[in-house]
Amino acid sequence: MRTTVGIIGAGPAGLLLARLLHNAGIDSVVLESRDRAYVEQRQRAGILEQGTVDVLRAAGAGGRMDREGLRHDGIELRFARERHRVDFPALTGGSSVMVYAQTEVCKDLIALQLEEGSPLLFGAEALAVEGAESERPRVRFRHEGREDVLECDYVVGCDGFWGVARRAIPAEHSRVFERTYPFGWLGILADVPPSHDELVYARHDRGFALLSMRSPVVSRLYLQVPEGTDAGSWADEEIWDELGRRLETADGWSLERGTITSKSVTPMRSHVHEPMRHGRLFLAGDAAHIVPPTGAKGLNLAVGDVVTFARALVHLEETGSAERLDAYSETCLRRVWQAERFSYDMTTLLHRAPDATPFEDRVQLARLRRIATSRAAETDLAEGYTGFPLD
Ligand code: FAS
Ligand code: PHB
Repeated sequence: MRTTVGIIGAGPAGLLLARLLHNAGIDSVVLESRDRAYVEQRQRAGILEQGTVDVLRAAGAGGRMDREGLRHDGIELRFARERHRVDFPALTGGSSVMVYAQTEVCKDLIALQLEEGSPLLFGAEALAVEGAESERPRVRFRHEGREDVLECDYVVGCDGFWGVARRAIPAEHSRVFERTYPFGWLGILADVPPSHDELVYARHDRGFALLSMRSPVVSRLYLQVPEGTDAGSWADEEIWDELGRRLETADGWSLERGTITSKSVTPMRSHVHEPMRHGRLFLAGDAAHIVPPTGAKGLNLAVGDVVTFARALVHLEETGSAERLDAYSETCLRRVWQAERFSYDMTTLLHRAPDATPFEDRVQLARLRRIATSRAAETDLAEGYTGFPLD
């Protein structure tokens, strides 16, 4: 097989890249190791930044998002039973976010691609990337029990944290920056209308809690739990009891309970691989960087990477200049480190480390009170949450 851009992985990064290249008249082939049903039901992100919303609309993939997505103009912070709303448009000059799940973004992009786009092979596992330093990089892959080779001008690894693409960059050219956290998130989906009309981020002495949603009738909630926790070890009633404790307020707000339809535990880590390019191999999304989900940045960062790559390749096609491709890693890493910083700040602001001291508890509360009383601090959070502009 032969194509211009070989894309490994049909998560939001790979699917959106194929769409952007299709719209620019550039060939690509997407190799995805799992089947369509798995990719479309894998619960991950729920929040889209303003920039991501604009990109999906411009790519012709925003129709259902605009019909079914929920535009949110703020979030609520809770601490010491107090409530503080952060008003995004007022603090950022008009930006907001969209509640529209990653599963739905992937469904929309897959439907468009299968209808009118370039080849998308499910059940096609990339085994290795070869010749990244040559003019003709190749992806060796297995599909329907047969090994094959995809010859390309460029390979983009959109294969997530556990993918193969990153491994093709020799260790002597790689730098890894990592921080793991001594806790994870127990996440549930529940068939109950959300008990608040915006997301609620709660800092509590018993740990963090997040109230989010998927629709007006489906809630998505998270609890900070010790790392390595088995989701099955928490009974449903126990989860609701603990959520109720951590989200409690002084004004008698109450949490509606409902049938829990799924529960899973997500480990928390911050991870960046530099550089994000090696020869004709480019990394995008979780293949290059991971952020803890507290800042709702992962999917949005992946979108930023593939927009930067697509624009750079179009620039080369139109002008013959590879300057933007050559600046790909540097351009993306500027945005990546800002998102890493924001996600780290939100995580250390709202989670309680198992060995936290009373002094650290007080500092966390002081940081939260600073956000609640200082327009400058509040604006910094609002700008970080609604997203950094795409270059
Ligand atoms: P993905 O991991 O989504 O996709 C990679 C794809 O590559 C997968 O389909 C995989 O099957 C495939 N693949 C892997 N190896 C392969 C191989 N060898 N051959 C072929 N295919 C291969 N981000 C936000 O922005 N907002 C949020 O609210 C948010 N919430 C989150 C909540 C949770 C619980 C988690 C875990 C993450 C959350 N994230 C959030 C982050 C998340 O959305 C990721 O950043 C996002 O999935 C990254 O997308 P991709 O880079 O496309 O990687
Ligand atoms: C989600 O809805 O899954 C979600 C929302 C906000 C986050 C993380 C996850 O920060």
